[in-house]
Amino acid sequence: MSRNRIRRPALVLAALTASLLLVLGVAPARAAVAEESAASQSCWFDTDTDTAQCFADTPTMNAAIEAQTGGQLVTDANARPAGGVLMIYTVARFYDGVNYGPASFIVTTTSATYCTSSHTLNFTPAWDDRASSYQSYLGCQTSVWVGYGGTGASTPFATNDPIMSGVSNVGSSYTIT
Ligand SMILES: [Ca+2]
Repeated sequence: MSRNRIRRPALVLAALTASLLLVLGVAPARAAVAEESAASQSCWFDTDTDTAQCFADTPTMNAAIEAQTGGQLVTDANARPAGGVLMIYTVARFYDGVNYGPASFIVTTTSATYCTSSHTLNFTPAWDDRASSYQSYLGCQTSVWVGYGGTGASTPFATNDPIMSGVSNVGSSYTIT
C-alpha cells in the first residue's frame, strides 16, 4: 500500500508533464501546418451527401467533382441532361478574394429546386472566416453571417456580392434561399 501512495504522485506528475508538453509544443506545431495547407485550398460542399472535400485549387476541385459524381458541373438552372448525364448544379460559390477569385468554396446539389426552401449551413473549418465575395446560381440568393448557424451581422441577401462589406474574412455561416 505504501508503494502505491508513493507512485501515484509520480504518475500524476508524469501525466501533467506530458500534457504540458503537448500543449506547449506538439499541438501548436500541428495546428500551424494544417492552417498553412488549408490557406490555398478550394473546397466543395455536396448538399446531397452533406460532406465536404478540399483540393489544391479550383480547377482541380471542379475536375474532381465531375470525376467523383460522373456528372456535369453546371451553373445554369435550365441545363438539361444530355444523353443521361447527371447535372451537378452550382448553388453558390464563395471566393477567398474580393471580386470572385481565386480560391473558392463551392456548394452543389443535384436538385434543380434546391432554392425553393432556405438552407443555413456553417462553413467547413478551412473556410471559416475566409470568404470575401460570392456568386449564387439556380435562382438562389445568398447571405453570409458572422456567427455560426445564421447569427450575428450578415450581408444582405443577394445573387452576387463582390466585397461582402463588413463580413469579408469573418463569415462563419451562410444562408442560401
Ligand atoms: Ca478572404
